[in-house]
Amino acid sequence: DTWRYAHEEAATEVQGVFAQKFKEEIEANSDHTLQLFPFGTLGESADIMEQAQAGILQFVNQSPGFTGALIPEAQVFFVPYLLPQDEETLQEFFRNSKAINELFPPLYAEQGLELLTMYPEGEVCMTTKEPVRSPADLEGVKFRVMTNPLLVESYSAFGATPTPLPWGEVYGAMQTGIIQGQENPRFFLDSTKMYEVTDVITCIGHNNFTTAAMANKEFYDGLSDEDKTVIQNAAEAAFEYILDYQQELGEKSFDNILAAKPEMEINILSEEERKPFMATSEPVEAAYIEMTGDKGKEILEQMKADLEAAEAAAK
Ligand code: 6CS
Repeated sequence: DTWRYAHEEAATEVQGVFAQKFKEEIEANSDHTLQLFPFGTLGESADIMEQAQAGILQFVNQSPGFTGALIPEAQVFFVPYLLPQDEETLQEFFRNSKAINELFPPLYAEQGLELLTMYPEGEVCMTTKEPVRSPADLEGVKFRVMTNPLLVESYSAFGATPTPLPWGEVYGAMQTGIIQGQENPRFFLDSTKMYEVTDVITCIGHNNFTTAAMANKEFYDGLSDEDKTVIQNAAEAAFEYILDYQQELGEKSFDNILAAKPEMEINILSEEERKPFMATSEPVEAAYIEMTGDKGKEILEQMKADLEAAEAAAK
């Protein structure tokens, strides 16, 4: 059979490279072929999710930034300062997390989705027109976020005016001044040329971009055990491959940006400057629990336990 797989980025970006690796593994180990649909070919993130839920697509890669509108618990990834920046800890976490491997799959299943894997795309930084040294600098700044309520909550707490938009509208909205800020992982600020329409990058260490690959559940459940194994192994191989790949891409990104635009200002805020941003994690966490109740609380607590275990293992 030919299976269809859509994701939210260009073929050469992290999700595209993950998908390519997944495709190669499937095709090397079965008679199936995989047709990849990068960003823009089938619409925005919300569109490809609908198509995957309807079974028009067999596979979809969508970040919790958008899935959070469908599965409120997935918004846990937007509690500021929950995820660490240390790559080794992160890799341990994504590999072994009970929250990801055991608690999330039933929630995705309720939406007709078989969660295959979650993986990191790198440290999230802001790009704005003006420097950001404190929450006061974000006052009155219309700041684009992905479309989920907790991100809105979090950027309100940071002092900005959050503006949820699908990705396809961000470059134009920035260019015409409808928004004055947005956040994304480092590699993406480079690959999407966000520096052309903003002047300052600010890193406050508040998040690492998480994304997820999944299958239509009815399709998946109908497969032979052999095909299921091929898919699981392919997801595993793509996961292992992407961990180092995304790290290297992130590390090169600021040099690339400065080569393309030497006047770009890049500010990594100090521990002291981060304090008022870090203080938002408590109220945003409370907002998350308000939105998700006991299930959300269970996931948050499990994530914290998983992160502690990952940190201990990474030492
Ligand atoms: O900000 C966004 O909407 C996009 N960011 C990334 C890193 N991937 C896809 C997503 O749509």
